[in-house]
Amino acid sequence: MTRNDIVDALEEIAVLLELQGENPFKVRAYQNGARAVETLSEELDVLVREDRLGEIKGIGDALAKKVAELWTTGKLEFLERQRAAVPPGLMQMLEIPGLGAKKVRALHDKLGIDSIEKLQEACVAGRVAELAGFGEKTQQKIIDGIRNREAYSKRHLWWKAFAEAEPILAGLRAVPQVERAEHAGSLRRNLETVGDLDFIVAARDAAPVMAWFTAMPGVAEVTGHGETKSSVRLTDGLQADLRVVPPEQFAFALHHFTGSKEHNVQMRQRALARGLSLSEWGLTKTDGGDAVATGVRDEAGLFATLGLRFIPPELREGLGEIEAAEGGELPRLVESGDLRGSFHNHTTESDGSDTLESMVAAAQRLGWEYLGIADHSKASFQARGLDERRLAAQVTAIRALNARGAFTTHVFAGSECDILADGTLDLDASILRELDYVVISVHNALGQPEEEMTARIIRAMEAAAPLCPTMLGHVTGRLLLAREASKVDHAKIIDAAAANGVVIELNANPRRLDMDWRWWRRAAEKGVLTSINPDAHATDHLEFVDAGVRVARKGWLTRDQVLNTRTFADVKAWLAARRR
Ligand code: DGT
Ligand code: CA
Ligand code: CA
Ligand code: ZN
Repeated sequence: MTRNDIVDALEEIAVLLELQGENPFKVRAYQNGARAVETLSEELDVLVREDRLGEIKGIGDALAKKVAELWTTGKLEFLERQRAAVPPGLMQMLEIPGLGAKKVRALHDKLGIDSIEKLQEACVAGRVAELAGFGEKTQQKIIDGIRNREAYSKRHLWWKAFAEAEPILAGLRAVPQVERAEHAGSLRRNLETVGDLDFIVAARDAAPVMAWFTAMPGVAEVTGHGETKSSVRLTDGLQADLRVVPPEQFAFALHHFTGSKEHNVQMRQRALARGLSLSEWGLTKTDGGDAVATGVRDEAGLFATLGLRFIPPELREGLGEIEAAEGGELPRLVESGDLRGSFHNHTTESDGSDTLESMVAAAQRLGWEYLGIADHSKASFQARGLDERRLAAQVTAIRALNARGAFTTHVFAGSECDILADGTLDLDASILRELDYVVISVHNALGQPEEEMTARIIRAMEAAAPLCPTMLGHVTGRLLLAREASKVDHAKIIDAAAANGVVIELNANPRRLDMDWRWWRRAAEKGVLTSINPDAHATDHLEFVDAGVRVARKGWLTRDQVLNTRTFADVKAWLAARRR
């Protein structure tokens, strides 16, 4: 049981009660309780042991009892009872955008719908549109939502997949017969989502490797068990393929199964032009079929045989990397160790779960020279956004913290200021001019047509001094596998960023990874800088920057193109110049 598990449980209770049409005050009590637990400043363990939970604002006695039961036993009878009272299909229906508990309940009560399948049928038959409070538009949105959900369920976030793959890779390497083991496929290419995991192992004797893989912890089902290839489905739905090859084939197999398909096709054509045939088994002469390059032990050797520099896996998308490798023009990609801080971070002042001090302490542990605090602005009321007065107080607190010298990490005072629907900014110039920097982001009216959204963002980027936005946050607002990106004209936004000297953030939250990697080469060509920002809402989110660095690499970015690789002194001067 972690604190987050408790928060999840309380939120689930609130939803379950709402689905049963419970009194809104009771529902609200659980929602508030979840928030209260999420933002506790004391250890939950201590509060439970000393029986002081009920004293916390937002947690009444009844709730305190339930939290204590959960914390100590890992279970809650009350929650089990609520779960049993609600058809499981209703909870799944809630995952469709636009469907809240109230609507789901109406669908259930009026049309007897208790599953996504039935909902789909009812929409196609037009029965949902006829319900009070629904209409054609909502019905179409539900149809689109169900379609997206199917597509989403086939893929997995890179971050989550990576966390699953690491222990498997370590386990494979620990099998005595294994000489080498790597992951391959889209995971190794740092794609934002992955379909399945791919592992390549070099071993003379494959059987014990296969035996370990198919019996390892977390396997729900073995879907294939062969001499050179096995496949499993893990308990959370992710599938994994393992291929075991003799050590002399390892480099070829690793390269082939890393892909991408497009890259592989181009590599094979390049080999053919040299009278060679490249496959996952090796390199042979196209005439005699004799093996060549038998001494190739790693991918660098394979590339060298074809006259190429080593191409980092994340660049292998068939987008010009082979030409660049031939001409010695591959970029020197930014690395995790290059980062010295970040700019888009939240605290308990808005919707973060850790205080300013905790966030700075965490940044200091990472060795960061600076941390930018950019809490939400007032238009994001659901995130407790700060108005001018609260922001001014936060700026004062930040300046005082720096002056106290308690941390080696310097704190920059910023804001994540909403871009309102018409492209104006949410906060007054009088406060924005007091800040070290301003991140501007879209959080509402995400469904505007492309032209309107693009004009809105560009207008905000063009805001003249003293507003002068420093960087544009999460360009499209996408939530991978959950919410579609807003429609924006990326090319125009990149041009406007270049013209106005605005940084485009690379939002490194693994659910966002926004702007998409496919646009960074163009941005860099236009001279646009980026900042790799975790969008942290808790101390342990700061490490999201690693996901951002991977996307930056996939977008061919070098250290020079990333603002937060610069030293504190350089960044400070850069920000100040921008504010003027
Ligand atoms: P995913 O799993 O959908 O996220 O994407 P990948 O790239 O991991 O694809 P996957 O797992 O089907 O196959 C791994 C790699 O194996 C792929 O990137 C390239 C190679 N590969 C698989 N099938 C083919 C194929 O039909 N032709 C070529 N040239 N390569 C293939
Ligand atoms: Ca794969
Ligand atoms: Ca695969
Ligand atoms: Zn935001």
